[in-house]
Amino acid sequence: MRLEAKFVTSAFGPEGYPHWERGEIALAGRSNVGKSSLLNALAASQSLARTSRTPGRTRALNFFSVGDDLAIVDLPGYGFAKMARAEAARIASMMNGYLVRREHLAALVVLIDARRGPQREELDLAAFAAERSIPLIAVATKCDKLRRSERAAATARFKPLGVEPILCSTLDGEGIDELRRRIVGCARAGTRRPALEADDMAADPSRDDA
Ligand SMILES: Nc1nc2c(ncn2[C@@H]2O[C@H](COP(=O)(O)OP(=O)(O)OP(=O)(O)O)[C@@H](O)[C@H]2O)c(=O)[nH]1
Ligand SMILES: [Mg+2]
Repeated sequence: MRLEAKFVTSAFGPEGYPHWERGEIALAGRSNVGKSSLLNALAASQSLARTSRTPGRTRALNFFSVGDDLAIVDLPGYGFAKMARAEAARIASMMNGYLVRREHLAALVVLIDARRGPQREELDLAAFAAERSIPLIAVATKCDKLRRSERAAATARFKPLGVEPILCSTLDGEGIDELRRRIVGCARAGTRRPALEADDMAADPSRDDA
């Protein structure tokens, strides 16, 4: 199975989001964790999304259509220490604004470096997804960098997140088929949820999904 993905548009805020009924799968994670590379791997394309050795490559929300009723959104990465404070704040509000407003979010994929495990930001994202009943998929990235003997410990680091990670590598293709299946499954099951105000996420995500 291949995901037939096409770049559609970049957005810096809600006015730029596409108007469509597609279920969207958002890829979120720290800068340089491998979001754009993972999208390319899912689509079996080298060049669909721009990747870079330098953190902070993706600075907008990039929307990709997949087949007839699915879309993937490549989010800009957070937590890049060298980014100017104002730019980092702009990116955080762009990502949070998207997550709270988007009604047809079918799943949130949180990417976490396998060697690092979840930190505060990822635990916050997981709590937010749980509050909103957004299906959460955790991906441990760059697993090709783990020695065989390190894999169990890497998986154990993900415990606090509350979901088992899919161990992935875009270099050797590990986990990509499984992730693709999970994404398609979430998209099929997708439900709409009403938008929140943008700052509800950082503050106290209210349960309006009951
Ligand atoms: N070893 C290894 N390197 C990877 C893997 N996936 C991505 N990388 C490398 O990690 C770096 C960052 O990848 P990107 O896909 O651009 O990361 P990103 O999360 O989109 O980064 P931002 O757009 O800055 O948020 C690049 O040098 C990639 O080649 C992987 O599975 N294994
Ligand atoms: Mg990127």
